[in-house]
Amino acid sequence: MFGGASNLAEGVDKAFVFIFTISFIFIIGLTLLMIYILIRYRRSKVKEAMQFSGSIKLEILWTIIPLILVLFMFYYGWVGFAPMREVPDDAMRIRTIGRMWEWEFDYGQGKLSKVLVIPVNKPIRLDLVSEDVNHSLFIPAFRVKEDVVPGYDNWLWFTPLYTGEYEIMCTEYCGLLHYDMVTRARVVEQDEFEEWLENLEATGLVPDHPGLAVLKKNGCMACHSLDGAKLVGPTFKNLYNSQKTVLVGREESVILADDDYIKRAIYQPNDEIVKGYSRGLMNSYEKLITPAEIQLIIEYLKTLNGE
Ligand SMILES: [Cu+2]
Repeated sequence: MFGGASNLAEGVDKAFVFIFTISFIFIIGLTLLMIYILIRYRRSKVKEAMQFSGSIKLEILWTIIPLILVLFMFYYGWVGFAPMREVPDDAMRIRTIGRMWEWEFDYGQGKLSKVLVIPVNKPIRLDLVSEDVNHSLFIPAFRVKEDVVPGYDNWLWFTPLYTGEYEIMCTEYCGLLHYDMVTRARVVEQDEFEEWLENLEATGLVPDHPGLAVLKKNGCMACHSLDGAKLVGPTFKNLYNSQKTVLVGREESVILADDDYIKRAIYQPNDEIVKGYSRGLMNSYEKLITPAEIQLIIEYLKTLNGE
C-alpha cells in the first residue's frame, strides 16, 4: 500500500489512505442507507408523510463523530506535511528551473542537466525558479509537489530511498506544450553520482548569443521555435532571407524576410501574417525591444540558417 520512493512518502500515503478509507465507508454506507430508506418508505407502504422536529441525541452524535474523524484527518495530514517544511541543513541544493516547456537542473559551476540525477539516501533540496509563467513540479513517486512561480522563491525537499528512475512532470497548465513538460529523476549510488557530475559538461558557462539573450528576455520562444517546430508562430529556423507568403488584410503576397521585414514583424506583428498562422496572437514589441536589439536578433537569426 505504501509504495513511495522517498522519506516523505509514508506520511503522505497514511493521510491519503486514512481519508480515502473514511470517504469510502461513508459513500457506501450512505448509498446503502439511501436505498434502504427508498424501499422501506416507498409510497405503497407508507401513505402518510411523517413530521419530525429536533433530536438532541442525534444532533450530538452527528457533531461528535465527524469532529473526531476530521481531527484524525488533520492529525495524519499534519504529521505527513510538517517534515516537508523541515529541510535538513546538509541537504544538497539544486536550482530547478521551469520554463515553457522544459525542466532544467542547475548543479552550479555552469553544470546544467535536463534530467535530475541525484544520489540515493541523501537529502535533496530543489530551489524552484520559473523563467516565465507559473509551473508546478510534481514527482509522484516521492509524493512531492510545489508550485514554481516567477518572482517567488519556492522549494521542496526529499530523501530518495531507492535507486531507479522516476517521472517528473508539470502540473500547472502553462501553455501549448504543457503536456510535454516531463522529465525524469534518476536516483543512483553516491559514487555513480559523483562520476556523472564530474563528466557533466559546464554548458551554462557559455553565454548565449546576444541576440538569443534578447529573444529569451522577451519570452519569444514561448511561440517561436528554433528547431523548425511549428508553434503558435513561425519557427526562427531558416527564416532569415527566406520567401514567406503573408496576408495583408485578405491580400496574399510573397515577401522576403529581410532585415526590414523582421523589424516590421516585431513592431507591427499583425500587419503581415504568415499564411497558416493567426492574427492577433502577438502584440507589438516597439516599447520592449530597441532597434539595436533587433539588429542583434537578426545577427542571431542568420546563425539559424542552413543545414
Ligand atoms: Cu509548466
